[in-house]
Amino acid sequence: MKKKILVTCALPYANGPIHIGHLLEHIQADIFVRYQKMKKNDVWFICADDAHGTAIMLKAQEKNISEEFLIKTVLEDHKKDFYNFDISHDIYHSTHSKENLRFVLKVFDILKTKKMISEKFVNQFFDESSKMFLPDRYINGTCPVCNSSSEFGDSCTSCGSFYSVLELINPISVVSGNVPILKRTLQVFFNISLFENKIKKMLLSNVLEKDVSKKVVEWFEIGLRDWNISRDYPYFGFKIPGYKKKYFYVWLDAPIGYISTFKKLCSERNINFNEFWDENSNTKLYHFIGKDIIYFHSIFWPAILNAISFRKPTKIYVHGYVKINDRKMSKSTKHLITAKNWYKNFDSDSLRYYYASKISNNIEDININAKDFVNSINSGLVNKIINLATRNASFINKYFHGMLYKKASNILEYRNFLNKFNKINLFFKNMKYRDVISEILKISNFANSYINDKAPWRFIQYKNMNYVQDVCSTGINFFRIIMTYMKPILPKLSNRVEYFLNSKLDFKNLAQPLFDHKINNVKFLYKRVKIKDFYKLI
Ligand code: NOT
Ligand code: ZN
Repeated sequence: MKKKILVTCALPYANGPIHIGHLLEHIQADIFVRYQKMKKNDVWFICADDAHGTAIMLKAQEKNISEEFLIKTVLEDHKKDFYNFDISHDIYHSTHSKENLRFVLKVFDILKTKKMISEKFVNQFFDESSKMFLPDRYINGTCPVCNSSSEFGDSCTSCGSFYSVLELINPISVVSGNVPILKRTLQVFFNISLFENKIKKMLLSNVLEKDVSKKVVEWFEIGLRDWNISRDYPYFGFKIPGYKKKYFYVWLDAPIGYISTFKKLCSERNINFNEFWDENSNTKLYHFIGKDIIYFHSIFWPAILNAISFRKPTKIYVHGYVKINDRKMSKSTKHLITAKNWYKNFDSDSLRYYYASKISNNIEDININAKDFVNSINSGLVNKIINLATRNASFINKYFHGMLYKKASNILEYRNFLNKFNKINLFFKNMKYRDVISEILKISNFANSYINDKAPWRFIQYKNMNYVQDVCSTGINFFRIIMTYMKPILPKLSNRVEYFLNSKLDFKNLAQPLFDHKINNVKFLYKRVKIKDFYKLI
Protein backbone atom coordinates (compact mmCIF):
# COMPACT_ATOMS: atom_id res chain seq x y z
CA MET A 1 0.00 0.00 0.00
CA LYS A 2 1.09 3.53 -0.74
CA LYS A 3 2.47 5.29 2.30
CA LYS A 4 1.70 8.96 2.93
CA ILE A 5 4.68 10.76 4.30
CA LEU A 6 5.42 14.30 5.43
CA VAL A 7 9.07 15.23 5.74
CA THR A 8 10.51 18.36 7.34
CA CYS A 9 13.97 19.82 7.82
CA ALA A 10 14.75 22.30 10.59
CA LEU A 11 13.91 25.80 9.45
CA PRO A 12 17.08 27.78 8.65
CA TYR A 13 17.37 31.20 10.29
CA ALA A 14 16.80 34.05 7.89
CA ASN A 15 19.90 35.95 8.96
CA GLY A 16 22.62 34.43 6.82
CA PRO A 17 23.40 32.29 3.82
CA ILE A 18 22.85 28.55 3.47
CA HIS A 19 26.05 26.67 4.21
CA ILE A 20 27.08 23.06 3.88
CA GLY A 21 25.96 22.38 7.45
CA HIS A 22 22.36 23.10 6.43
CA LEU A 23 22.98 21.09 3.28
CA LEU A 24 23.96 17.98 5.21
CA GLU A 25 20.46 17.84 6.67
CA HIS A 26 18.62 18.80 3.50
CA ILE A 27 20.60 16.33 1.41
CA GLN A 28 19.97 13.58 3.96
CA ALA A 29 16.24 14.30 3.88
CA ASP A 30 16.15 14.82 0.12
CA ILE A 31 17.72 11.42 -0.58
CA PHE A 32 15.08 9.87 1.67
CA VAL A 33 12.32 11.78 -0.14
CA ARG A 34 13.56 10.90 -3.61
CA TYR A 35 13.94 7.26 -2.66
CA GLN A 36 10.39 7.14 -1.25
CA LYS A 37 9.06 8.77 -4.41
CA MET A 38 10.84 6.19 -6.55
CA LYS A 39 9.12 3.56 -4.40
CA LYS A 40 5.86 5.27 -5.42
CA ASN A 41 4.92 6.52 -1.97
CA ASP A 42 3.20 9.88 -1.54
CA VAL A 43 5.75 12.18 -0.03
CA TRP A 44 5.56 15.86 0.81
CA PHE A 45 8.76 17.63 1.69
CA ILE A 46 8.38 21.02 3.36
CA CYS A 47 10.61 23.66 4.81
CA ALA A 48 10.61 27.38 5.56
CA ASP A 49 12.81 30.15 6.83
CA ASP A 50 12.80 30.76 10.56
CA ALA A 51 12.29 34.50 10.31
CA HIS A 52 11.90 35.78 13.88
CA GLY A 53 14.03 36.50 16.90
CA THR A 54 16.78 38.73 18.21
CA ALA A 55 19.41 37.55 15.75
CA ILE A 56 17.31 38.69 12.83
CA MET A 57 16.45 41.99 14.46
CA LEU A 58 20.12 42.72 15.10
CA LYS A 59 21.15 41.65 11.62
CA ALA A 60 18.64 44.06 10.10
CA GLN A 61 19.92 46.85 12.33
CA GLU A 62 23.48 46.10 11.34
CA LYS A 63 22.55 46.35 7.68
CA ASN A 64 20.34 49.35 8.29
CA ILE A 65 17.32 47.74 6.65
CA SER A 66 13.95 46.64 7.96
CA GLU A 67 13.51 43.09 9.24
CA GLU A 68 10.86 42.52 6.58
CA PHE A 69 13.24 43.47 3.83
CA LEU A 70 16.01 41.33 5.28
CA ILE A 71 13.90 38.19 5.57
CA LYS A 72 12.43 38.69 2.12
CA THR A 73 15.80 38.85 0.40
CA VAL A 74 17.23 36.03 2.50
CA LEU A 75 14.24 33.84 1.65
CA GLU A 76 14.85 34.26 -2.07
CA ASP A 77 18.53 33.56 -1.56
CA HIS A 78 17.88 30.39 0.47
CA LYS A 79 15.42 29.10 -2.10
CA LYS A 80 17.98 29.56 -4.86
CA ASP A 81 20.69 27.73 -2.94
CA PHE A 82 18.46 24.76 -2.16
CA TYR A 83 17.30 24.65 -5.77
CA ASN A 84 20.90 24.51 -6.96
CA PHE A 85 21.51 21.49 -4.77
CA ASP A 86 18.35 19.79 -6.07
CA ILE A 87 16.63 19.77 -2.69
CA SER A 88 13.13 18.87 -3.75
CA HIS A 89 11.07 20.84 -1.23
CA ASP A 90 7.46 20.96 -2.33
CA ILE A 91 7.19 24.28 -0.60
CA TYR A 92 9.66 26.63 1.03
CA HIS A 93 7.78 29.17 3.09
CA SER A 94 8.49 31.52 6.00
CA THR A 95 7.44 31.64 9.64
CA HIS A 96 6.69 35.33 9.14
CA SER A 97 3.53 34.51 7.25
CA LYS A 98 -0.16 34.99 7.72
CA GLU A 99 -0.65 31.22 7.87
CA ASN A 100 1.83 30.97 10.71
CA LEU A 101 0.37 33.91 12.61
CA ARG A 102 -3.05 32.27 12.41
CA PHE A 103 -1.79 28.98 13.84
CA VAL A 104 0.32 30.62 16.53
CA LEU A 105 -2.71 32.58 17.76
CA LYS A 106 -4.81 29.47 17.63
CA VAL A 107 -2.28 27.47 19.62
CA PHE A 108 -2.00 30.24 22.20
CA ASP A 109 -5.76 30.41 22.48
CA ILE A 110 -6.01 26.69 23.14
CA LEU A 111 -3.20 26.83 25.70
CA LYS A 112 -5.02 29.62 27.54
CA THR A 113 -8.40 27.88 27.44
CA LYS A 114 -6.87 24.69 28.73
CA LYS A 115 -5.12 26.65 31.49
CA MET A 116 -1.68 25.63 30.35
CA ILE A 117 -0.34 29.18 30.51
CA SER A 118 0.89 31.06 33.56
CA GLU A 119 2.62 34.35 34.27
CA LYS A 120 5.67 34.89 36.42
CA PHE A 121 8.01 37.74 37.24
CA VAL A 122 11.60 36.87 36.47
CA ASN A 123 14.95 38.64 36.51
CA GLN A 124 16.62 38.91 33.14
CA PHE A 125 19.76 40.56 31.89
CA PHE A 126 19.09 43.92 30.32
CA ASP A 127 21.48 45.99 28.22
CA GLU A 128 20.93 49.59 29.28
CA SER A 129 22.75 51.17 26.37
CA SER A 130 20.90 49.12 23.72
CA LYS A 131 17.69 49.18 25.78
CA MET A 132 16.95 45.53 25.30
CA PHE A 133 16.71 42.30 27.22
CA LEU A 134 19.47 39.95 26.18
CA PRO A 135 18.96 36.38 25.00
CA ASP A 136 21.42 33.93 26.57
CA ARG A 137 23.41 33.73 23.37
CA TYR A 138 24.02 37.48 23.47
CA ILE A 139 25.74 37.32 26.82
CA ASN A 140 29.32 36.14 27.22
CA GLY A 141 31.14 35.37 30.40
CA THR A 142 33.21 32.96 32.41
CA CYS A 143 31.97 29.39 32.74
CA PRO A 144 30.85 28.70 36.34
CA VAL A 145 32.02 25.11 35.99
CA CYS A 146 35.48 25.24 34.41
CA ASN A 147 36.30 28.96 34.58
CA SER A 148 36.95 29.26 30.86
CA SER A 149 36.37 32.85 29.71
CA SER A 150 34.30 34.21 26.78
CA GLU A 151 31.79 31.39 26.92
CA PHE A 152 28.12 31.59 25.92
CA GLY A 153 25.47 32.63 28.40
CA ASP A 154 23.83 29.24 28.51
CA SER A 155 26.59 26.74 27.77
CA CYS A 156 30.33 26.30 27.71
CA THR A 157 32.23 25.37 24.56
CA SER A 158 35.24 24.25 26.61
CA CYS A 159 33.71 21.83 29.10
CA GLY A 160 30.29 21.33 27.51
CA SER A 161 28.30 22.28 30.62
CA PHE A 162 24.85 23.82 30.44
CA TYR A 163 23.92 26.39 33.09
CA SER A 164 21.54 29.20 33.79
CA VAL A 165 22.70 32.57 32.50
CA LEU A 166 22.35 33.85 36.06
CA GLU A 167 25.21 31.56 37.12
CA LEU A 168 27.60 32.95 34.50
CA ILE A 169 30.59 34.78 36.00
CA ASN A 170 31.30 38.36 34.79
CA PRO A 171 28.52 38.56 32.18
CA ILE A 172 29.06 40.97 29.28
CA SER A 173 26.54 42.02 26.64
CA VAL A 174 27.62 40.90 23.18
CA VAL A 175 25.52 43.68 21.66
CA SER A 176 27.24 46.62 23.37
CA GLY A 177 30.20 45.18 25.25
CA ASN A 178 28.80 46.62 28.50
CA VAL A 179 27.94 44.87 31.73
CA PRO A 180 24.20 44.13 31.67
CA ILE A 181 21.94 44.75 34.68
CA LEU A 182 19.29 42.39 36.04
CA LYS A 183 15.79 43.68 35.47
CA ARG A 184 12.48 42.29 36.65
CA THR A 185 9.99 41.50 33.93
CA LEU A 186 6.68 39.67 33.65
CA GLN A 187 6.88 36.62 31.37
CA VAL A 188 4.41 34.15 29.95
CA PHE A 189 5.06 30.46 30.56
CA PHE A 190 3.80 27.32 28.92
CA ASN A 191 3.34 24.69 31.62
CA ILE A 192 5.33 21.93 30.00
CA SER A 193 5.49 19.84 33.15
CA LEU A 194 1.82 18.93 32.64
CA PHE A 195 2.95 16.78 29.71
CA GLU A 196 5.86 15.02 31.29
CA ASN A 197 4.27 11.58 31.28
CA LYS A 198 2.76 11.85 27.82
CA ILE A 199 6.00 12.99 26.26
CA LYS A 200 7.93 10.27 28.04
CA LYS A 201 5.55 7.67 26.70
CA MET A 202 5.79 9.02 23.19
CA LEU A 203 9.56 9.04 23.26
CA LEU A 204 9.70 5.48 24.42
CA SER A 205 7.84 4.45 21.28
CA ASN A 206 10.82 4.54 18.94
CA VAL A 207 10.52 8.13 17.81
CA LEU A 208 14.21 8.63 18.55
CA GLU A 209 17.22 6.49 17.84
CA LYS A 210 18.83 4.97 20.91
CA ASP A 211 21.75 7.34 21.36
CA VAL A 212 19.40 10.31 21.23
CA SER A 213 16.77 8.96 23.59
CA LYS A 214 19.47 8.36 26.19
CA LYS A 215 20.08 12.11 26.26
CA VAL A 216 16.41 12.89 26.53
CA VAL A 217 15.95 10.50 29.43
CA GLU A 218 18.62 12.47 31.30
CA TRP A 219 16.56 15.63 30.85
CA PHE A 220 13.55 13.90 32.28
CA GLU A 221 15.58 12.87 35.29
CA ILE A 222 16.38 16.52 35.96
CA GLY A 223 12.67 17.29 35.48
CA LEU A 224 10.95 19.55 32.97
CA ARG A 225 10.78 23.25 33.72
CA ASP A 226 7.98 25.42 32.44
CA TRP A 227 8.89 27.18 29.25
CA ASN A 228 9.08 30.94 28.85
CA ILE A 229 7.39 31.62 25.53
CA SER A 230 7.44 35.43 25.68
CA ARG A 231 10.02 38.07 24.86
CA ASP A 232 10.02 41.80 25.52
CA TYR A 233 10.20 44.67 23.07
CA PRO A 234 12.38 45.27 21.06
CA TYR A 235 11.96 41.96 19.31
CA PHE A 236 11.07 40.82 15.82
CA GLY A 237 8.18 38.39 15.96
CA PHE A 238 4.45 38.05 16.48
CA LYS A 239 2.86 40.14 19.23
CA ILE A 240 1.17 38.30 22.08
CA PRO A 241 -2.47 39.39 22.25
CA GLY A 242 -3.50 40.88 25.57
CA TYR A 243 0.02 42.08 26.44
CA LYS A 244 1.77 45.33 25.83
CA LYS A 245 5.06 45.09 23.99
CA LYS A 246 5.43 41.35 24.35
CA TYR A 247 6.20 38.92 21.57
CA PHE A 248 6.09 35.18 21.13
CA TYR A 249 9.51 33.62 21.52
CA VAL A 250 10.87 32.54 18.12
CA TRP A 251 11.09 28.93 19.29
CA LEU A 252 7.34 28.85 19.86
CA ASP A 253 6.43 29.95 16.36
CA ALA A 254 9.24 28.07 14.55
CA PRO A 255 7.88 24.54 15.01
CA ILE A 256 4.37 25.80 14.37
CA GLY A 257 5.92 26.77 11.03
CA TYR A 258 5.89 23.07 10.13
CA ILE A 259 2.12 23.05 10.47
CA SER A 260 1.45 26.37 8.78
CA THR A 261 3.81 25.71 5.88
CA PHE A 262 2.08 22.42 5.24
CA LYS A 263 -1.28 24.18 5.46
CA LYS A 264 -0.18 26.51 2.68
CA LEU A 265 0.95 23.58 0.57
CA CYS A 266 -2.42 21.89 1.16
CA SER A 267 -4.26 24.88 -0.20
CA GLU A 268 -1.96 25.01 -3.24
CA ARG A 269 -2.11 21.31 -4.05
CA ASN A 270 -5.45 20.20 -2.72
CA ILE A 271 -4.04 17.93 0.00
CA ASN A 272 -6.08 16.82 2.99
CA PHE A 273 -4.51 18.71 5.91
CA ASN A 274 -6.37 16.82 8.65
CA GLU A 275 -5.35 13.46 7.32
CA PHE A 276 -1.76 14.40 8.17
CA TRP A 277 -2.26 16.19 11.49
CA ASP A 278 -5.22 14.52 13.17
CA GLU A 279 -4.39 12.97 16.51
CA ASN A 280 -4.96 9.50 15.07
CA SER A 281 -3.39 10.09 11.69
CA ASN A 282 -2.09 7.02 9.87
CA THR A 283 0.32 9.06 7.82
CA LYS A 284 4.01 9.36 8.66
CA LEU A 285 5.71 12.48 9.96
CA TYR A 286 9.50 12.57 9.78
CA HIS A 287 11.60 15.42 11.15
CA PHE A 288 15.25 15.82 10.23
CA ILE A 289 17.24 17.92 12.70
CA GLY A 290 20.72 18.54 14.07
CA LYS A 291 21.78 17.42 17.51
CA ASP A 292 21.82 20.99 18.86
CA ILE A 293 18.04 21.25 18.73
CA ILE A 294 16.98 17.91 20.17
CA TYR A 295 15.46 19.55 23.25
CA PHE A 296 13.10 21.67 21.18
CA HIS A 297 11.92 18.75 19.12
CA SER A 298 11.74 16.10 21.79
CA ILE A 299 10.24 18.18 24.61
CA PHE A 300 8.72 21.50 23.48
CA TRP A 301 7.37 20.37 20.14
CA PRO A 302 5.59 17.23 21.43
CA ALA A 303 4.18 19.35 24.26
CA ILE A 304 2.66 21.76 21.74
CA LEU A 305 1.29 18.89 19.67
CA ASN A 306 -0.18 17.26 22.75
CA ALA A 307 -1.76 20.45 23.95
CA ILE A 308 -3.55 21.09 20.67
CA SER A 309 -4.44 17.41 20.16
CA PHE A 310 -2.40 16.98 17.00
CA ARG A 311 -0.54 13.83 15.96
CA LYS A 312 2.98 13.10 17.17
CA PRO A 313 6.06 12.62 14.99
CA THR A 314 6.76 9.16 13.63
CA LYS A 315 10.50 9.66 13.77
CA ILE A 316 12.95 12.38 14.55
CA TYR A 317 16.22 11.78 12.72
CA VAL A 318 19.13 13.53 14.34
CA HIS A 319 22.46 14.14 12.67
CA GLY A 320 25.78 15.36 14.02
CA TYR A 321 27.76 18.46 13.13
CA VAL A 322 29.83 19.02 10.03
CA LYS A 323 33.51 19.43 10.68
CA ILE A 324 36.03 20.70 8.16
CA ASN A 325 39.56 19.43 8.77
CA ASP A 326 38.42 18.10 12.15
CA ARG A 327 37.16 21.48 13.32
CA LYS A 328 33.48 22.19 13.83
CA MET A 329 32.09 24.69 11.36
CA SER A 330 31.37 28.03 12.91
CA LYS A 331 29.93 31.28 11.65
CA SER A 332 31.78 33.42 14.15
CA THR A 333 35.25 32.16 13.18
CA LYS A 334 34.26 31.98 9.49
CA HIS A 335 35.29 28.34 9.45
CA LEU A 336 32.53 27.48 7.07
CA ILE A 337 31.71 26.77 3.43
CA THR A 338 28.64 28.42 1.96
CA ALA A 339 26.42 26.67 -0.55
CA LYS A 340 27.36 29.30 -3.12
CA ASN A 341 31.04 28.83 -2.62
CA TRP A 342 30.69 25.09 -3.08
CA TYR A 343 28.62 25.55 -6.19
CA LYS A 344 31.18 27.93 -7.67
CA ASN A 345 33.93 25.32 -7.41
CA PHE A 346 32.16 21.97 -7.66
CA ASP A 347 28.84 20.61 -8.80
CA SER A 348 26.11 19.83 -6.29
CA ASP A 349 26.18 16.06 -6.90
CA SER A 350 29.73 15.90 -5.61
CA LEU A 351 28.61 17.14 -2.20
CA ARG A 352 25.55 14.89 -2.27
CA TYR A 353 27.70 11.86 -3.08
CA TYR A 354 30.36 12.74 -0.54
CA TYR A 355 27.84 13.31 2.24
CA ALA A 356 25.96 10.14 1.31
CA SER A 357 29.20 8.20 1.68
CA LYS A 358 29.35 9.40 5.30
CA ILE A 359 25.74 9.54 6.49
CA SER A 360 24.41 6.86 8.78
CA ASN A 361 21.53 6.88 11.24
CA ASN A 362 23.48 8.22 14.19
CA ILE A 363 24.63 11.52 15.68
CA GLU A 364 28.31 11.14 14.90
CA ASP A 365 29.87 14.28 13.50
CA ILE A 366 30.85 14.23 9.86
CA ASN A 367 34.35 15.34 9.05
CA ILE A 368 35.32 16.47 5.60
CA ASN A 369 38.67 17.34 4.10
CA ALA A 370 40.27 17.86 0.72
CA LYS A 371 42.07 14.54 0.27
CA ASP A 372 39.19 12.45 1.46
CA PHE A 373 36.74 14.32 -0.80
CA VAL A 374 38.90 14.01 -3.90
CA ASN A 375 39.50 10.36 -3.21
CA SER A 376 35.81 9.68 -2.66
CA ILE A 377 34.79 11.28 -5.95
CA ASN A 378 37.69 10.26 -8.18
CA SER A 379 38.41 6.74 -6.98
CA GLY A 380 34.84 5.89 -6.08
CA LEU A 381 32.27 7.61 -8.23
CA VAL A 382 34.42 8.19 -11.32
CA ASN A 383 36.79 5.22 -11.40
CA LYS A 384 34.36 2.57 -10.27
CA ILE A 385 30.89 3.68 -11.35
CA ILE A 386 31.27 6.07 -14.28
CA ASN A 387 34.12 4.08 -15.75
CA LEU A 388 31.82 1.09 -16.12
CA ALA A 389 29.64 3.13 -18.46
CA THR A 390 32.33 4.83 -20.49
CA ARG A 391 34.48 1.80 -21.20
CA ASN A 392 31.52 -0.20 -22.50
CA ALA A 393 29.84 2.67 -24.27
CA SER A 394 32.98 3.43 -26.24
CA PHE A 395 32.72 0.03 -27.99
CA ILE A 396 28.95 0.21 -28.42
CA ASN A 397 29.26 3.62 -30.04
CA LYS A 398 32.33 2.89 -32.12
CA TYR A 399 31.33 -0.47 -33.58
CA PHE A 400 27.58 -0.72 -33.23
CA HIS A 401 26.23 2.80 -33.81
CA GLY A 402 25.06 2.94 -30.21
CA MET A 403 22.90 -0.17 -30.51
CA LEU A 404 22.81 -2.59 -27.58
CA TYR A 405 22.87 -6.30 -28.34
CA LYS A 406 19.78 -7.67 -30.10
CA LYS A 407 18.71 -9.92 -27.25
CA ALA A 408 19.09 -10.39 -23.53
CA SER A 409 21.36 -13.39 -23.85
CA ASN A 410 22.45 -13.86 -20.26
CA ILE A 411 19.30 -13.07 -18.35
CA LEU A 412 20.31 -15.28 -15.44
CA GLU A 413 23.49 -13.33 -14.88
CA TYR A 414 21.45 -10.15 -15.10
CA ARG A 415 19.01 -11.37 -12.44
CA ASN A 416 21.82 -12.51 -10.17
CA PHE A 417 23.37 -9.11 -10.48
CA LEU A 418 20.07 -7.39 -9.71
CA ASN A 419 19.62 -9.51 -6.59
CA LYS A 420 22.80 -8.07 -5.16
CA PHE A 421 20.87 -4.84 -4.60
CA ASN A 422 18.20 -6.24 -2.28
CA LYS A 423 19.80 -5.14 0.94
CA ILE A 424 20.36 -1.65 -0.39
CA ASN A 425 16.65 -0.99 -0.02
CA LEU A 426 16.94 -1.56 3.69
CA PHE A 427 19.92 0.77 3.90
CA PHE A 428 17.92 3.49 2.18
CA LYS A 429 14.96 3.03 4.49
CA ASN A 430 17.17 3.25 7.56
CA MET A 431 19.09 6.24 6.26
CA LYS A 432 22.32 4.26 6.16
CA TYR A 433 23.55 5.91 3.00
CA ARG A 434 27.12 5.16 3.94
CA ASP A 435 26.26 1.49 3.53
CA VAL A 436 24.40 2.19 0.27
CA ILE A 437 27.54 3.70 -1.20
CA SER A 438 29.96 1.08 0.07
CA GLU A 439 27.72 -1.72 -1.18
CA ILE A 440 27.35 -0.03 -4.56
CA LEU A 441 31.10 0.34 -4.84
CA LYS A 442 31.52 -3.34 -4.08
CA ILE A 443 28.97 -4.23 -6.73
CA SER A 444 30.66 -1.88 -9.19
CA ASN A 445 33.96 -3.64 -8.55
CA PHE A 446 32.26 -6.89 -9.33
CA ALA A 447 30.82 -5.47 -12.56
CA ASN A 448 34.19 -4.10 -13.64
CA SER A 449 35.90 -7.42 -12.94
CA TYR A 450 33.20 -9.16 -14.94
CA ILE A 451 34.08 -7.01 -17.95
CA ASN A 452 37.82 -7.49 -17.33
CA ASP A 453 37.38 -11.25 -17.28
CA LYS A 454 35.33 -11.26 -20.47
CA ALA A 455 37.82 -8.84 -22.06
CA PRO A 456 35.65 -7.92 -25.07
CA TRP A 457 38.44 -5.77 -26.57
CA ARG A 458 40.49 -8.88 -27.26
CA PHE A 459 37.81 -10.28 -29.54
CA ILE A 460 37.63 -7.33 -31.87
CA GLN A 461 40.67 -8.57 -33.79
CA TYR A 462 38.95 -11.94 -34.30
CA LYS A 463 35.86 -10.17 -35.56
CA ASN A 464 33.77 -11.88 -32.92
CA MET A 465 31.54 -8.84 -32.85
CA ASN A 466 28.42 -10.44 -31.41
CA TYR A 467 30.43 -11.35 -28.35
CA VAL A 468 31.82 -7.83 -28.02
CA GLN A 469 28.40 -6.27 -28.36
CA ASP A 470 26.82 -8.74 -25.95
CA VAL A 471 29.41 -8.28 -23.18
CA CYS A 472 29.46 -4.50 -23.50
CA SER A 473 25.67 -4.41 -23.44
CA THR A 474 25.72 -6.42 -20.22
CA GLY A 475 28.18 -3.90 -18.79
CA ILE A 476 25.83 -1.05 -19.72
CA ASN A 477 22.91 -2.89 -18.15
CA PHE A 478 24.87 -3.37 -14.95
CA PHE A 479 25.59 0.32 -14.95
CA ARG A 480 21.91 1.06 -15.46
CA ILE A 481 20.98 -0.88 -12.32
CA ILE A 482 23.70 0.80 -10.30
CA MET A 483 22.57 4.23 -11.42
CA THR A 484 18.93 3.50 -10.68
CA TYR A 485 19.93 2.93 -7.08
CA MET A 486 22.10 6.03 -7.12
CA LYS A 487 19.33 8.21 -8.52
CA PRO A 488 18.05 9.51 -5.16
CA ILE A 489 21.59 10.58 -4.34
CA LEU A 490 22.71 12.04 -7.68
CA PRO A 491 19.88 13.83 -9.50
CA LYS A 492 22.00 15.80 -11.98
CA LEU A 493 24.15 12.87 -12.99
CA SER A 494 21.01 10.74 -13.25
CA ASN A 495 19.57 13.18 -15.74
CA ARG A 496 22.62 12.85 -17.94
CA VAL A 497 22.56 9.08 -17.55
CA GLU A 498 18.93 8.94 -18.58
CA TYR A 499 19.80 10.80 -21.74
CA PHE A 500 22.82 8.54 -22.28
CA LEU A 501 20.78 5.36 -21.80
CA ASN A 502 17.85 6.84 -23.61
CA SER A 503 15.71 5.37 -20.86
CA LYS A 504 14.29 6.43 -17.47
CA LEU A 505 16.00 5.17 -14.35
CA ASP A 506 13.15 3.58 -12.47
CA PHE A 507 13.02 0.53 -10.18
CA LYS A 508 10.12 -0.96 -12.05
CA ASN A 509 12.06 -0.86 -15.34
CA LEU A 510 14.80 -3.04 -13.95
CA ALA A 511 12.94 -6.34 -14.29
CA GLN A 512 14.10 -6.37 -17.91
CA PRO A 513 17.52 -5.41 -19.23
CA LEU A 514 17.81 -3.03 -22.16
CA PHE A 515 18.44 -4.81 -25.45
CA ASP A 516 18.05 -3.98 -29.11
CA HIS A 517 18.03 -0.43 -27.86
CA LYS A 518 19.84 2.67 -29.02
CA ILE A 519 21.89 4.60 -26.49
CA ASN A 520 23.23 8.10 -26.94
CA ASN A 521 26.79 9.15 -27.32
CA VAL A 522 27.74 11.45 -24.46
CA LYS A 523 31.00 13.28 -24.17
CA PHE A 524 31.13 13.28 -20.42
CA LEU A 525 29.09 11.88 -17.58
CA TYR A 526 31.16 13.03 -14.66
CA LYS A 527 34.33 15.07 -14.37
CA ARG A 528 37.08 14.23 -11.93
CA VAL A 529 37.57 16.81 -9.18
CA LYS A 530 40.82 18.62 -8.40
CA ILE A 531 42.26 19.03 -4.96
CA LYS A 532 43.29 22.62 -5.63
CA ASP A 533 39.64 23.55 -6.08
CA PHE A 534 38.86 22.30 -2.59
CA TYR A 535 41.46 24.65 -1.16
CA LYS A 536 39.54 27.54 -2.68
CA LEU A 537 36.61 26.68 -0.43
CA ILE A 538 38.21 27.40 2.90
N1 NOT B 1 16.09 27.96 13.11
C1 NOT B 1 16.37 26.88 14.00
C2 NOT B 1 17.83 26.52 13.91
O1 NOT B 1 18.37 25.99 14.87
C3 NOT B 1 15.58 25.66 13.66
C4 NOT B 1 14.12 25.81 13.79
C5 NOT B 1 13.43 24.56 13.52
C6 NOT B 1 11.96 24.68 13.65
O2 NOT B 1 18.44 26.77 12.89
N2 NOT B 1 11.51 24.05 14.64
N3 NOT B 1 11.20 23.40 15.53
N4 NOT B 1 10.91 22.77 16.43
ZN1 ZN C 1 33.18 25.27 31.10
